[in-house]
Amino acid sequence: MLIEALFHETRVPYACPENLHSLRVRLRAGKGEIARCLVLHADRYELLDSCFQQTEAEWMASDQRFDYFEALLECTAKRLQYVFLLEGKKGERVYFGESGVSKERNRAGVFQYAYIHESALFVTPEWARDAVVYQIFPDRFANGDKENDPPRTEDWSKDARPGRDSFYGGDLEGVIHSLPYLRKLGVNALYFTPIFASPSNHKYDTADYLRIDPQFGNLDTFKRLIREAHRHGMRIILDAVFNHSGDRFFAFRDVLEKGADSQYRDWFFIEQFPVVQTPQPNYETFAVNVPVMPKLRTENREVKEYLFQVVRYWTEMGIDGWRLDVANEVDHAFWRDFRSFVKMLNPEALIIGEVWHNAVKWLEGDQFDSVMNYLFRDCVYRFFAEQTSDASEFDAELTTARISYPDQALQVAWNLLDSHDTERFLTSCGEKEERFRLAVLFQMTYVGTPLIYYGDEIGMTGETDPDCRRPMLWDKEEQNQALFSYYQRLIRIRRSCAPLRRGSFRTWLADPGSPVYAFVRSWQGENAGIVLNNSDSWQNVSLPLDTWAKRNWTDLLTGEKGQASGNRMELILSPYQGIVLV
Ligand code: ARE
Ligand code: CA
Repeated sequence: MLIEALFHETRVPYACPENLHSLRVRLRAGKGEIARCLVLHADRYELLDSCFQQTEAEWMASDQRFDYFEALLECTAKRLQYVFLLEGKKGERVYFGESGVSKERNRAGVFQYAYIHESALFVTPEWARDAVVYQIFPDRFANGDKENDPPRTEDWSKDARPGRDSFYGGDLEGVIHSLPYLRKLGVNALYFTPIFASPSNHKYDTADYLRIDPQFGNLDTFKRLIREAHRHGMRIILDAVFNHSGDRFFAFRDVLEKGADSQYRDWFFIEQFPVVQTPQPNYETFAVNVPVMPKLRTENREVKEYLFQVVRYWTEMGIDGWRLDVANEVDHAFWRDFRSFVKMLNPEALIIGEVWHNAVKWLEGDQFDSVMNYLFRDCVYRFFAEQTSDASEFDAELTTARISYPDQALQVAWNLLDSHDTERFLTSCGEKEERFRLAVLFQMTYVGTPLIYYGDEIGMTGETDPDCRRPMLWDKEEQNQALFSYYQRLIRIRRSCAPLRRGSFRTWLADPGSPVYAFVRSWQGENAGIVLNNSDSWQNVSLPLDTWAKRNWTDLLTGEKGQASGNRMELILSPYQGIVLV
């Protein structure tokens, strides 16, 4: 047994309390090394080996290098000590505990999870598990009020190609008018990129956090939007841009004017006075030298109090959550207090951070509920768009992304194919719609919340920002209606099939060199099996029955029924066909 590969630690994601009396523990081991994994556990105060309970850990997934096992340990006392008992493929048995690996139980020591505190339980909003989120870039979604159009508003047409500074006149009234459309699609939450006053089209350079941008409407329009959206069963999530403000934000204006004498000088990271914006800003900004986005010193108590007052104002107005911009560059203490504050105002509010890399540092239950899942997008991009990974690599990459986070966060992670910051996924697929459709099917059946970027559902294309922000196509002739129906159908399937929303995940088939990927989602004895043929040829697929454990199946997409013979399920899939079996 390769003992160097063994890993466990008593923190997320390796040890996650599920409730006050159970702890989910994971073990990492070398790939293919372990035949059996047991966890021996007891109250920390028990001294006798005979008091230890045994719980079998199950294989949960593999990635490129490792196998992962998982067990749910019951502990009445809330205090735990545990040690892994591993059996290698050659029959050798070792213990693995805090002191190391040994044939003797005592030398291996024990891991200790000293106490499960109520405050350490990771609770995410229940509704988020059933959500399908639709992302709206307000200037480009729908123009419901020509009166508020900015000067130099460009033509809203299918040939529109936005530049960095284009405006198209989209607004909140337009969104209100489009609610029936969104309801028809089947989504139940809307995520808005920023809507507060700012000079740009994207509004990430906030001038006034307490005011709806006049190009989008006013406070009344926004209140009406909340009311109407809620009436249609849709939640509203706003973008919290707290890493930086805009350069027209009152505090920054003051610093520009009064320099070192400004009472707001410590709200930012000023390197030198007087403050200059050109040729290069002499203060920290978002990314590299973006003078219109001075970085906020969120560790400064006054800044924090100011922003929290903003948070209170909008949260109390009735929104359902926040998406946090550049969340990874704002200090952890800020986010911890932010979480307590937001959940105090609205325990059902959802908090989603924007982090493009492994975000586990924010997902221990005390900061975000989850993140925009760009790790998911990376995997999906390589498999369906580029087609540079086979089923086995795809599976391994998904595992790496999945095992990085605790379950609670995974279940509500925003799984996106694309966003306002990336090229459109249909474009990534070389506009090959069948590949795009298969990726959407995967998105709708995988663990986590599907996030649909406006217009994807009707076949919009576009290169990266700003081209991915073209005005929404509303002319029926220009919309891909068949694709819209396909989205509708998939959303309906997801919403009607609990395993797809709540279920655990098991790989079913992921062979090296193969384009066929299959997995099973299980929830309370119910299964959904997803089989995807990511290739332009017909594929004969033979699936083992153990993961599935049923003989009869119905494909939710076509209604076709079938039966397994012997101990395998034999299927034939047409090019780019995907099926959802129940
Ligand atoms: C402009 C240009 C971009 C350029 C950017 C940075 O258009 O081509 O990359 O400046 O100089 C908003 C606007 C953008 C605008 C930007 C600055 O929407 O159009 O872009 O302001 O004026 C990183 C951050 C991530 C950030 C992306 C854009 O980590 O937080 O960059 N995303 C949010 C929003 C954006 C928004 C801002 C932040 C600023 O979603 O819309 O931009 O408020 C890798 C890295 C990521 C990196 C990603 C993309 O994968 O891992 O960290 O994201 O690439 O660059
Ligand atoms: Ca308008």
